Amino acid sequence: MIKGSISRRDFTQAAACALAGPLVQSPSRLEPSSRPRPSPSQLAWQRDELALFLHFGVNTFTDREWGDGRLDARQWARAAKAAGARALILTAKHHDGFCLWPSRLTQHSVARSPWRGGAGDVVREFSDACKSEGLRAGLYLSPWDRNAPVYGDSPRYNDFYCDQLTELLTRYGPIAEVWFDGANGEGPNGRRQVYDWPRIFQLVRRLQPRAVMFSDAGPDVRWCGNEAGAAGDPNWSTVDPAAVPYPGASGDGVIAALQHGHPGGAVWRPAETDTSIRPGWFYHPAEDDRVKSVDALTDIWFTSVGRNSKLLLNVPPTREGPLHRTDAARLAALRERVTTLFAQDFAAGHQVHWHSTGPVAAVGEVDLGRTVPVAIARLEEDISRGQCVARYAVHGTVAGDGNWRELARGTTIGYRKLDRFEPVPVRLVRVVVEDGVATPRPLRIGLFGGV
Ligand code: FUL
Repeated sequence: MIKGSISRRDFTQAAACALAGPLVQSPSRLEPSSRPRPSPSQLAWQRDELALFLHFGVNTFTDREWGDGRLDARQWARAAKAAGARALILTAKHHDGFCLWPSRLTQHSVARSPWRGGAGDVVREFSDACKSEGLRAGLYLSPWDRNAPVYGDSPRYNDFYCDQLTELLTRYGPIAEVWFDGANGEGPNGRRQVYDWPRIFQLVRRLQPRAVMFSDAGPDVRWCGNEAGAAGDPNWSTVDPAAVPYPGASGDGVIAALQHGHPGGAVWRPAETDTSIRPGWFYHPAEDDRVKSVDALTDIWFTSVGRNSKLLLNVPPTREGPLHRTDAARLAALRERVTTLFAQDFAAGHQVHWHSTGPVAAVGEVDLGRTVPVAIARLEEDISRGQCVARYAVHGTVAGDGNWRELARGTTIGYRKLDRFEPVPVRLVRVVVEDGVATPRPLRIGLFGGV
């Protein structure tokens, strides 16, 4: 058993790690790291934990004229808030090319629809609603455009696309995330469009320097490699940028790189987990009884936020405008489940004693003061200083025999790692960092009963 006492110096250094709760830290283990770290925008992105994706557009209305003007973007934003989401991302243009804002660059937009007499602007209502509800707004602008006649004429389409981006990034105030889909279908007569990604990325940086850009290839946030709601395990936020050179790149190792990142990767590019609450991305009445259950959504929470990722959960607005009541109810129930699961932290207020056991190994031990049934371990690194842990185990002393038993074992931790196991009555808990890519710093440890 490893114990220590807090000296002023130890305490100050541990506190400097910005981790909640008092920690005892061996000073020699706190050298600054030269490993990649998140930018302030990437850090803010990750701390959102949950964002909602709104796939809304022509597909929503197939077989039907544009509705009667009852669109209520505030309902989207309120439902997102009730779900605990901190950001929303709207499909300003999907693959069909239809613009939800009155773009000067095409007639294929709301301006030519009967909605609000052609004077409507969904992106404006969306961004205003986000502002009113204190949510961060993000926009999806599909590069693949099955309507634009210039698609496939690469230089002309790149101009058109950059001009559309410019409209979106200059008219609606701060945009927190720009979402680039990797889909790259054929243009008219089988023409292939070559996107000018360096130019596109540069434009976003110039117009919205605080936005994060999402795509398979980042540059700020990468796709997690599937749409099933599961980030990789391990999941490094660092990657080798050469492994996925541009959005939509395919080939050996691309999916593995997206899922797992690379421990020695030169850039910080955390994974976003996008998945839909329904089978499709857009609203289809036939899927009204196929909305994911609260159990399924909770599992997704554990495999996304609980695996060092951020969850981007798609909840498609209906033809009438609002989110469907079933979806809104599921969101609220997910929020309640997560809040309940993490309401009582048995480790809160108990000192964690950290001790270095090697150049990239350490042990932290906490006495919970009484025997409690633990079923979830929550481990967190201070990622503002990079990501370090490559392998760890959680042990507890079991009531009755007092023997140490392994409760959980894992690979990476990063922003947050959640492990669930059968409830075990324990009093002492030890977190053993067995391997890492740099000197381990104290982890934040949470322990919960799981009901
Ligand atoms: C994919 C698209 O093809 C889907 O329609 C959806 O927008 C999803 C988020 O990305 O690449």
